[in-house]
Amino acid sequence: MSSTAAVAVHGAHAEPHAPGFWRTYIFSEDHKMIGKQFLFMALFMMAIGGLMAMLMRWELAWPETQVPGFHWVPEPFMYEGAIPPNTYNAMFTMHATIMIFFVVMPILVGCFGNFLIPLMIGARDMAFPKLNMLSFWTGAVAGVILLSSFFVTGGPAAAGWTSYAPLSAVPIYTGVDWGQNLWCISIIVLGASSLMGSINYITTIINMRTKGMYFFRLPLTIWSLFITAILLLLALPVLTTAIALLLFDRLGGTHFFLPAGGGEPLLWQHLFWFFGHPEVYIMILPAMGIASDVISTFSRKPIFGYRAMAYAMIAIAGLSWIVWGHHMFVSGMDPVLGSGFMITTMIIGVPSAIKTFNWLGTLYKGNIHYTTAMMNALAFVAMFVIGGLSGIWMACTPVDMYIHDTYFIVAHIHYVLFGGSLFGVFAGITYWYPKMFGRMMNERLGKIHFWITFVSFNCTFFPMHILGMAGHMRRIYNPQQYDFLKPIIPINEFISISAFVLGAAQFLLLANIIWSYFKGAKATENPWHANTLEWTTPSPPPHGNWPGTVPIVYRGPYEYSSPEVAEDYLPQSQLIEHHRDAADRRSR
Ligand code: HEM
Ligand SMILES: [Cu+2]
Repeated sequence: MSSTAAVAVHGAHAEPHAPGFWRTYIFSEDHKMIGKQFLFMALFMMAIGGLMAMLMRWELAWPETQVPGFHWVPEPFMYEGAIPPNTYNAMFTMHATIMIFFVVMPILVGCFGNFLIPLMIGARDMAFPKLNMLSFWTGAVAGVILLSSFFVTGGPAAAGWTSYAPLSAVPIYTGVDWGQNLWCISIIVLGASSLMGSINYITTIINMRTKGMYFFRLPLTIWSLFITAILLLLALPVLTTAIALLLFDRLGGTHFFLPAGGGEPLLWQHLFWFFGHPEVYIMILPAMGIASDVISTFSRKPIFGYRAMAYAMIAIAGLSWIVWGHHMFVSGMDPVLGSGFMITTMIIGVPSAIKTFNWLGTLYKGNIHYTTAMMNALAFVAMFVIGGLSGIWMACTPVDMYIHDTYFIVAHIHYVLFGGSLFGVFAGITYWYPKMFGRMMNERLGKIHFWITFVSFNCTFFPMHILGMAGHMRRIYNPQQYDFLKPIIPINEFISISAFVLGAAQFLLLANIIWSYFKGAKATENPWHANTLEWTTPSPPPHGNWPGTVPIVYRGPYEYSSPEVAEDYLPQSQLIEHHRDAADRRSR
């Protein structure tokens, strides 16, 4: 390819001896393999989290009836396949914990962060490869600890993923003993994993960019991962500390969160949400970065407002530290303070809107290629707008008083986390699969997966707004106990049927991932005609990422349809002859 030809090819990256099976696939220090490990761990956990969702949806539509095919589950977890209240509590707790900490974060940050950062900035690996390996394996141990809690007496944690004290602090309140302790330990261990990862990402992006890769030439995916890593570095320790205090309360006889001993339950909420709101941006920023890259590539246009996109992400990250009180409007907070949090929350909508308009600006008059990756990226933008707009309403204190703890909130989280983050993940997987595995994914299967997912997703989660407005509480196992909820039973049934379709559709994604690995068309170096550096090396890249020298960067990442070249793309590493003098002068 012209782009690699522009770079002088020296001797191949010398490999003293090929590492064996264990060092290649299990205890690998290669960022690409670690990225794939995070991907597979997350897909496995997604199946478990998804199963919990399906069981909950059965319960909500047909409460206290037997779930077909689940007679084998032992008591007291299920009774002949019927779900008792405690189990429902455990399910929404584990569903959310798994989806947030073991699906979305490992894929967006663990998989894409690891796979893409060195390849997109022109580095041979992460700054600390051993730490990187340790980060994955620490995360895997955290996952095993969490899953083991399904098998202890009393079952897994049941106090919600938010683990509000005192509910979570006193075992008899939920009837869960070791399940909650293991939940705490798992998230603490996961915090250590995230810390290692974020230190590695930040160091790598600051220190290991190739020649010419100035900060304002970084692809937006890298910008987003950089900012995410900073949020991770600062937010996770707050959660880790809070959970350690919770564990002391449970096991050590302290009373940090227990009023009986002079403790303060609200302290938990403050600590949790001081972590929790930055956390939601940890789960959406990388998807925003991915969507930006995919949308620019398949519109064959430079991203509209590149710098504004980067600054908007910085603004979102900065503001994310001063909005946590919007989760606590009904905690008895002073209305003046509530208004303050309302205003900061509304302000954070501004950079998000800037990003949305920039995506639209990029699409405007673009030469749009409707690939599977592009469809998922477009769905990301659309669903993020719906989730973002409901967020603005929730930010209004008086509105939130009414919809707090209802299905309106459940609709909102799923529009942001599934509609946003997961569609971003689907876009990212289809876009970078050729680079990861050296084969193209099946476009037709990808489109079928996209359309079924997109339609059933909206059928599942949009009606939840209506349930919420009707007063349907979140986290209840049998809505039919309440007369005022009886008229909306049909809506709950419709939602559940849609959810089963949505869940089943994910097997198409899995099938595509597996089928394409063996049968997909061989991927060329740059199948999408994209500009960024990962497309200047073979698919999949060799150990050390480039067979020759590392490419040098001459321009920004989004020079599509540039008048300077005949093709509709101009890779970052392609030197145009009449630019050579200028480039030389600059580097001197
Ligand atoms: C087929 C897809 C899914 C379905 C049918 C589904 C369904 C549900 C249900 C029924 C609840 C419990 C509501 C309640 O009882 O209050 C719930 C809660 C939740 N889900 Fe999902 N979910 C799905 C996917 C996801 C994904 C992909 C994520 C994140 C990436 C996610 C994150 C959450 C969170 C954070 C909660 C909050 C639990 C709480 O109230 O603490 N869900 N979901
Ligand atoms: Cu928040």
